[in-house]
Amino acid sequence: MSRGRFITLEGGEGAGKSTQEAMLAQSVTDRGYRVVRKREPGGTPAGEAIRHVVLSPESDGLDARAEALLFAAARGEHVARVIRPALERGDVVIQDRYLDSSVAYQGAGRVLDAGEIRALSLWAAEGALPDLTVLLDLDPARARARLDADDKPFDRLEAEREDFHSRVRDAFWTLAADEPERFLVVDASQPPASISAALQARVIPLLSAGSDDVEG
Ligand code: Z5A
Repeated sequence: MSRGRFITLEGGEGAGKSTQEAMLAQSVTDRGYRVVRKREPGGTPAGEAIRHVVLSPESDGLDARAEALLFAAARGEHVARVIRPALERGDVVIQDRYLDSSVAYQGAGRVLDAGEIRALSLWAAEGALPDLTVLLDLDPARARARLDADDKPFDRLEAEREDFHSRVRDAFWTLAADEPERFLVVDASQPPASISAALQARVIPLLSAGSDDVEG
Protein backbone atom coordinates (compact mmCIF):
# COMPACT_ATOMS: atom_id res chain seq x y z
CA MET A 1 0.00 0.00 0.00
CA SER A 2 2.70 2.51 0.85
CA ARG A 3 6.20 3.74 1.47
CA GLY A 4 5.27 5.41 4.77
CA ARG A 5 4.77 3.86 8.17
CA PHE A 6 1.49 3.33 10.01
CA ILE A 7 1.75 3.13 13.80
CA THR A 8 -1.27 2.79 16.06
CA LEU A 9 -1.70 3.03 19.83
CA GLU A 10 -4.31 0.89 21.56
CA GLY A 11 -5.49 0.11 25.05
CA GLY A 12 -8.28 0.87 27.46
CA GLU A 13 -9.46 4.31 28.48
CA GLY A 14 -6.91 6.28 30.47
CA ALA A 15 -4.00 3.97 29.59
CA GLY A 16 -1.97 6.95 28.36
CA LYS A 17 -2.44 6.66 24.59
CA SER A 18 -2.78 10.41 23.95
CA THR A 19 0.22 11.12 26.17
CA GLN A 20 2.39 8.58 24.37
CA GLU A 21 1.11 9.55 20.93
CA ALA A 22 2.29 13.12 21.54
CA MET A 23 5.69 12.03 22.91
CA LEU A 24 6.28 9.60 20.05
CA ALA A 25 5.21 12.15 17.42
CA GLN A 26 7.70 14.64 18.87
CA SER A 27 10.61 12.18 18.91
CA VAL A 28 9.91 11.02 15.34
CA THR A 29 9.57 14.63 14.13
CA ASP A 30 12.85 15.50 15.85
CA ARG A 31 14.52 12.82 13.73
CA GLY A 32 13.42 14.58 10.56
CA TYR A 33 10.40 12.47 9.55
CA ARG A 34 7.13 14.00 8.42
CA VAL A 35 4.51 12.91 10.96
CA VAL A 36 0.74 12.85 10.56
CA ARG A 37 -1.04 12.61 13.94
CA LYS A 38 -4.53 11.10 13.93
CA ARG A 39 -7.17 9.57 16.15
CA GLU A 40 -10.27 7.43 15.65
CA PRO A 41 -13.10 7.86 15.48
CA GLY A 42 -12.57 11.15 13.68
CA GLY A 43 -10.05 12.74 11.37
CA THR A 44 -12.47 13.84 8.64
CA PRO A 45 -15.62 16.00 8.84
CA ALA A 46 -17.84 12.91 8.46
CA GLY A 47 -15.66 11.01 10.93
CA GLU A 48 -15.94 13.77 13.53
CA ALA A 49 -19.73 13.80 13.05
CA ILE A 50 -19.80 10.04 13.62
CA ARG A 51 -17.55 10.51 16.67
CA HIS A 52 -20.16 12.79 18.16
CA VAL A 53 -22.93 10.26 17.53
CA VAL A 54 -21.09 7.23 18.96
CA LEU A 55 -19.58 8.92 22.03
CA SER A 56 -22.39 11.26 23.03
CA PRO A 57 -24.56 10.25 25.99
CA GLU A 58 -27.47 11.33 23.75
CA SER A 59 -26.93 8.02 21.90
CA ASP A 60 -27.59 6.03 25.05
CA GLY A 61 -28.92 2.59 24.11
CA LEU A 62 -27.55 2.70 20.55
CA ASP A 63 -27.86 -0.75 19.01
CA ALA A 64 -24.54 -2.66 19.21
CA ARG A 65 -24.50 -3.52 15.50
CA ALA A 66 -25.33 0.05 14.55
CA GLU A 67 -22.46 1.18 16.78
CA ALA A 68 -20.06 -1.26 15.07
CA LEU A 69 -21.14 -0.05 11.63
CA LEU A 70 -20.64 3.59 12.59
CA PHE A 71 -17.07 3.00 13.84
CA ALA A 72 -16.31 1.05 10.66
CA ALA A 73 -17.83 3.78 8.47
CA ALA A 74 -15.70 6.47 10.12
CA ARG A 75 -12.64 4.23 9.62
CA GLY A 76 -13.34 3.66 5.93
CA GLU A 77 -13.63 7.39 5.31
CA HIS A 78 -10.48 8.09 7.35
CA VAL A 79 -8.32 5.52 5.58
CA ALA A 80 -9.50 6.52 2.12
CA ARG A 81 -9.17 10.28 2.56
CA VAL A 82 -6.33 10.69 5.04
CA ILE A 83 -4.28 7.63 6.00
CA ARG A 84 -3.74 6.01 2.62
CA PRO A 85 -2.74 9.30 0.92
CA ALA A 86 -0.36 10.10 3.80
CA LEU A 87 1.31 6.69 3.56
CA GLU A 88 1.58 7.02 -0.20
CA ARG A 89 3.41 10.35 0.35
CA GLY A 90 5.84 8.50 2.62
CA ASP A 91 4.65 10.08 5.88
CA VAL A 92 4.70 8.45 9.30
CA VAL A 93 1.11 8.16 10.54
CA ILE A 94 0.84 7.91 14.33
CA GLN A 95 -2.70 7.21 15.38
CA ASP A 96 -4.63 6.94 18.62
CA ARG A 97 -6.87 3.83 18.16
CA TYR A 98 -7.72 1.84 15.03
CA LEU A 99 -9.45 -1.41 14.12
CA ASP A 100 -8.20 -3.33 17.17
CA SER A 101 -10.38 -0.99 19.26
CA SER A 102 -13.41 -2.15 17.29
CA VAL A 103 -12.57 -5.82 17.89
CA ALA A 104 -12.03 -5.15 21.61
CA TYR A 105 -14.92 -2.73 22.31
CA GLN A 106 -17.61 -3.83 19.84
CA GLY A 107 -16.48 -7.48 19.70
CA ALA A 108 -15.65 -8.28 23.33
CA GLY A 109 -17.28 -5.27 25.04
CA ARG A 110 -20.62 -5.52 23.21
CA VAL A 111 -20.28 -9.29 22.80
CA LEU A 112 -20.45 -9.35 19.00
CA ASP A 113 -18.49 -11.81 16.86
CA ALA A 114 -14.84 -10.67 16.90
CA GLY A 115 -14.12 -12.20 13.49
CA GLU A 116 -17.06 -10.40 11.90
CA ILE A 117 -16.07 -7.08 13.49
CA ARG A 118 -12.50 -7.41 12.24
CA ALA A 119 -13.70 -8.40 8.75
CA LEU A 120 -16.08 -5.42 8.67
CA SER A 121 -13.27 -3.00 9.51
CA LEU A 122 -10.85 -4.59 7.06
CA TRP A 123 -13.49 -4.33 4.36
CA ALA A 124 -14.11 -0.65 5.21
CA ALA A 125 -10.37 0.09 5.23
CA GLU A 126 -9.62 -2.01 2.13
CA GLY A 127 -7.33 -4.23 4.17
CA ALA A 128 -5.08 -1.54 5.66
CA LEU A 129 -3.25 -2.83 8.75
CA PRO A 130 -0.66 -0.95 10.83
CA ASP A 131 3.06 -1.76 10.60
CA LEU A 132 3.16 -1.59 14.38
CA THR A 133 0.50 -1.47 17.08
CA VAL A 134 1.48 -0.44 20.60
CA LEU A 135 -0.78 -1.91 23.27
CA LEU A 136 -0.65 0.12 26.48
CA ASP A 137 -1.85 -2.34 29.07
CA LEU A 138 -3.29 -1.07 32.35
CA ASP A 139 -5.63 -2.42 34.98
CA PRO A 140 -9.03 -0.75 34.28
CA ALA A 141 -9.44 0.31 37.93
CA ARG A 142 -6.11 2.13 37.84
CA ALA A 143 -7.02 3.75 34.52
CA ARG A 144 -10.35 4.86 35.96
CA ALA A 145 -8.55 6.50 38.89
CA ARG A 146 -6.50 8.54 36.41
CA LEU A 147 -9.62 9.69 34.59
CA ASP A 148 -11.40 10.49 37.85
CA ALA A 149 -8.46 12.73 38.76
CA ASP A 150 -8.85 14.52 35.39
CA ASP A 151 -12.43 15.36 36.36
CA LYS A 152 -13.70 15.37 32.74
CA PRO A 153 -17.15 13.99 31.83
CA PHE A 154 -17.12 10.34 30.69
CA ASP A 155 -18.14 9.52 27.12
CA ARG A 156 -20.72 6.80 26.42
CA LEU A 157 -18.15 3.98 26.28
CA GLU A 158 -16.07 5.19 29.20
CA ALA A 159 -19.26 5.15 31.26
CA GLU A 160 -19.67 1.39 30.71
CA ARG A 161 -19.39 -0.95 33.70
CA GLU A 162 -16.21 -2.52 35.03
CA ASP A 163 -16.91 -5.96 33.48
CA PHE A 164 -17.16 -4.31 30.05
CA HIS A 165 -13.69 -2.79 30.44
CA SER A 166 -12.27 -6.07 31.76
CA ARG A 167 -13.52 -7.87 28.62
CA VAL A 168 -11.94 -5.13 26.51
CA ARG A 169 -8.58 -5.57 28.25
CA ASP A 170 -8.68 -9.36 27.77
CA ALA A 171 -9.55 -8.91 24.10
CA PHE A 172 -6.55 -6.64 23.54
CA TRP A 173 -4.34 -9.32 25.12
CA THR A 174 -5.77 -11.93 22.75
CA LEU A 175 -5.20 -9.68 19.75
CA ALA A 176 -1.58 -9.08 20.76
CA ALA A 177 -0.99 -12.81 21.30
CA ASP A 178 -2.48 -13.61 17.88
CA GLU A 179 -0.20 -11.15 16.05
CA PRO A 180 3.00 -10.86 18.09
CA GLU A 181 4.95 -9.50 15.11
CA ARG A 182 2.57 -6.50 14.79
CA PHE A 183 2.07 -5.76 18.50
CA LEU A 184 4.34 -4.24 21.10
CA VAL A 185 2.80 -4.69 24.56
CA VAL A 186 3.92 -2.19 27.18
CA ASP A 187 3.11 -2.04 30.90
CA ALA A 188 1.30 1.31 31.07
CA SER A 189 1.69 1.65 34.84
CA GLN A 190 5.30 2.79 34.32
CA PRO A 191 6.21 6.49 34.29
CA PRO A 192 5.52 8.20 30.93
CA ALA A 193 9.24 8.63 30.12
CA SER A 194 9.95 4.90 30.56
CA ILE A 195 7.02 3.96 28.33
CA SER A 196 8.13 6.47 25.73
CA ALA A 197 11.66 5.03 25.72
CA ALA A 198 10.24 1.54 25.05
CA LEU A 199 8.18 2.87 22.14
CA GLN A 200 11.08 4.73 20.60
CA ALA A 201 13.32 1.67 20.87
CA ARG A 202 10.86 -0.21 18.66
CA VAL A 203 9.69 2.58 16.35
CA ILE A 204 12.93 4.28 15.34
CA PRO A 205 14.49 1.15 13.79
CA LEU A 206 11.21 0.48 11.99
CA LEU A 207 11.39 3.89 10.31
CA SER A 208 14.86 3.38 8.94
CA ALA A 209 14.20 -0.22 7.81
CA GLY A 210 13.39 -1.03 4.15
CA SER A 211 10.04 0.17 2.81
CA ASP A 212 7.99 -3.04 2.98
CA ASP A 213 4.41 -2.50 1.96
CA VAL A 214 1.65 -2.15 4.52
CA GLU A 215 -0.82 -4.99 4.02
CA GLY A 216 -3.73 -4.03 1.81
N1 Z5A B 1 -13.92 3.14 20.44
C1 Z5A B 1 -14.64 2.01 20.12
O1 Z5A B 1 -15.48 1.57 20.90
N2 Z5A B 1 -14.43 1.41 18.92
C2 Z5A B 1 -13.53 1.87 18.02
O2 Z5A B 1 -13.37 1.28 16.93
C3 Z5A B 1 -12.77 3.05 18.36
C4 Z5A B 1 -13.01 3.66 19.58
C5 Z5A B 1 -11.77 3.60 17.40
C6 Z5A B 1 -12.78 6.96 22.06
O3 Z5A B 1 -12.43 7.72 23.09
C7 Z5A B 1 -13.77 5.92 22.59
O4 Z5A B 1 -14.25 5.20 21.48
C8 Z5A B 1 -13.08 4.95 23.49
C9 Z5A B 1 -13.12 3.62 22.75
C10 Z5A B 1 -14.17 3.81 21.72
N3 Z5A B 1 -13.84 4.88 24.71
N4 Z5A B 1 -13.52 4.29 25.73
N5 Z5A B 1 -13.43 3.83 26.74
P1 Z5A B 1 -11.16 8.64 23.09
O5 Z5A B 1 -10.20 8.21 22.06
O6 Z5A B 1 -11.62 10.01 23.07
O7 Z5A B 1 -10.68 8.36 24.57
P2 Z5A B 1 -9.86 7.14 25.11
O8 Z5A B 1 -9.25 6.34 24.03
O9 Z5A B 1 -10.72 6.39 26.04
O10 Z5A B 1 -8.65 7.86 25.75
P3 Z5A B 1 -8.52 8.68 27.05
O11 Z5A B 1 -9.54 8.38 28.05
O12 Z5A B 1 -8.36 10.10 26.64
O13 Z5A B 1 -7.20 8.08 27.61
P4 Z5A B 1 -5.72 7.92 27.01
O14 Z5A B 1 -5.54 8.73 25.78
O15 Z5A B 1 -5.39 6.50 26.93
O16 Z5A B 1 -4.87 8.57 28.20
P5 Z5A B 1 -4.24 10.00 28.38
O17 Z5A B 1 -5.28 11.05 28.00
O18 Z5A B 1 -2.92 10.07 27.75
O19 Z5A B 1 -4.01 9.99 29.94
C11 Z5A B 1 -5.09 9.95 30.85
C12 Z5A B 1 -4.61 10.56 32.20
O20 Z5A B 1 -3.57 9.76 32.73
C13 Z5A B 1 -4.02 11.98 32.06
O21 Z5A B 1 -4.28 12.69 33.23
C14 Z5A B 1 -2.52 11.72 31.94
O22 Z5A B 1 -1.76 12.79 32.38
C15 Z5A B 1 -2.38 10.52 32.85
N6 Z5A B 1 -1.27 9.64 32.47
C16 Z5A B 1 -0.87 9.32 31.20
N7 Z5A B 1 0.16 8.46 31.23
C17 Z5A B 1 0.43 8.24 32.54
C18 Z5A B 1 1.39 7.43 33.22
N8 Z5A B 1 2.27 6.67 32.54
N9 Z5A B 1 1.37 7.41 34.56
C19 Z5A B 1 0.47 8.14 35.25
N10 Z5A B 1 -0.46 8.96 34.67
C20 Z5A B 1 -0.49 8.98 33.32
